[in-house]
Amino acid sequence: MSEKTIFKKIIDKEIPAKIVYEDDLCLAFHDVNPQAPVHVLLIPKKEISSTSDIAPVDEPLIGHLFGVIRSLAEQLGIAADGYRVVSNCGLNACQTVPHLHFHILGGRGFGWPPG
Ligand code: DGP
Repeated sequence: MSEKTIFKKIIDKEIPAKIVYEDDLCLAFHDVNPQAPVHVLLIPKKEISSTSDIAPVDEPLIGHLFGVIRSLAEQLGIAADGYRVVSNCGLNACQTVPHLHFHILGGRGFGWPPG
């Protein structure tokens, strides 16, 4: 069996994280290396490696995650001014943890195009 990812260990409460939201399907916690005043990661509890591995059966889950993102943006106080949601997929996008995750970034302005 392959080794658990760091995010699976957070889901299983084997390592600590600053959790801001949890339900049966997902978990949100502060990024350990924040790139903005607010930087939270939202992950499904289901082990999906990346956006490329989302199956049709996962579509209701992904919809749920975006509902949680909307609520979290309000809860974190970044909805009014705007925020960015990012999911890095694969090598070119610098994905480092092979468990699907959405970065929710806010509290400052962001440039476009991204680096
Ligand atoms: P990505 O490059 O998109 O795969 O981003 C992975 C993010 O995960 C990165 O911003 C740092 C964060 N991260 C890595 N390990 C940990 C950890 O142990 N705890 C927390 N809270 N965040 C982590």
